[in-house]
Amino acid sequence: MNVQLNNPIFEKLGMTYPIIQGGMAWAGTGHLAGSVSEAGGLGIIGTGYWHADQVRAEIKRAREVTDRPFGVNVMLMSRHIREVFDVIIEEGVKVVATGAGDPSPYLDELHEHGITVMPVVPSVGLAQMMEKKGVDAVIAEGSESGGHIGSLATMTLVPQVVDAVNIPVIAAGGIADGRGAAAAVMLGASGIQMGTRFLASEESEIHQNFKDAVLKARDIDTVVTGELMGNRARVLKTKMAKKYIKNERVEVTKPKPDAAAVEKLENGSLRRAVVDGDKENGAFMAGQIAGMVNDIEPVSEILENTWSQASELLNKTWRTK
Ligand code: TUI
Repeated sequence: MNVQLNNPIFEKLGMTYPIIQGGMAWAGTGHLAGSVSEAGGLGIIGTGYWHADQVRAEIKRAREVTDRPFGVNVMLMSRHIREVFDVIIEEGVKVVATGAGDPSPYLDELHEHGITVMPVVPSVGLAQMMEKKGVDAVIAEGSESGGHIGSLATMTLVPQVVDAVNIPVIAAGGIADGRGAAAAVMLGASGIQMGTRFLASEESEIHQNFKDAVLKARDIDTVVTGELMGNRARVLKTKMAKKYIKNERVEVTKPKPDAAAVEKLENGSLRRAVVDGDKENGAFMAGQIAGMVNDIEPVSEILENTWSQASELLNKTWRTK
């Protein structure tokens, strides 16, 4: 029997599995997110630096595959967030996840429209601040994750956040199977999020080169860029990523580029990885668990396999004799 976690938010959303698909910029398309929701998890469209019209188009694509609720992730460093929030509200999206910043200025407005808000937090302090502002849950994301990250690992972050807040905590970072999911539940999480595992799914629309790179990656094949610039992002260790890190020591002494230039660079390098599969110039964001992701499966099997394995482990642990 699959374990049922006590999570009122997931119950309200009618989810079969307590599993969220992380909102990956460019990779978290409407088709992937819709497919995850349709299969009983919660899919999240990753909007990154997208403009409103791109976001609206992906919301419509999600609705082509599901009538169930899905979420949209808003990347708060983007200059387009106001228009993205407008589209989310107009389109009647039920869940907003946020990354890379503080969503509290938008919280009341989102709640007025009945939207559940779950920010990603990399630390206890931010989790507490978010709870105080009134968010519905937090996604505690460890530095094993792909993309933009904080500095604490999932193993240390999750139990500390669980102890510090009284709202549901969803664990993210380094989870790609039932063992990781069960471990997160043991740390006190009332849900899990996976990103990298869903990159390697049948419904994932990333370029085949990106899928192949995830399948091929070993445990040590990711690196963190942006360490010196205070903008840490985990990517697969390509030639370009290594060159980028080397150049950072020089770049850090130069004046900081403006927001438009940062957007062009970051949005461009992600698009080149996800859409073009450009191994020379793309930023292939993926988590440390990529080493364990060795096959492409339909999202329905990823969800069922992950949660039935986790349930078996949790049932075993909880059995008393
Ligand atoms: O946001 C993510 N992951 C992302 S965003 C993204 S788009 C991008 N592309 C290229 C380079 C940089 C970004 C790719 N991956 N994860 C959630 C996350 N949020 N991780 C860390 C945080 C975070 C950091 C600081 C959340 C809040 C925060 O608050 C700081 C403050 O005080 O505003």
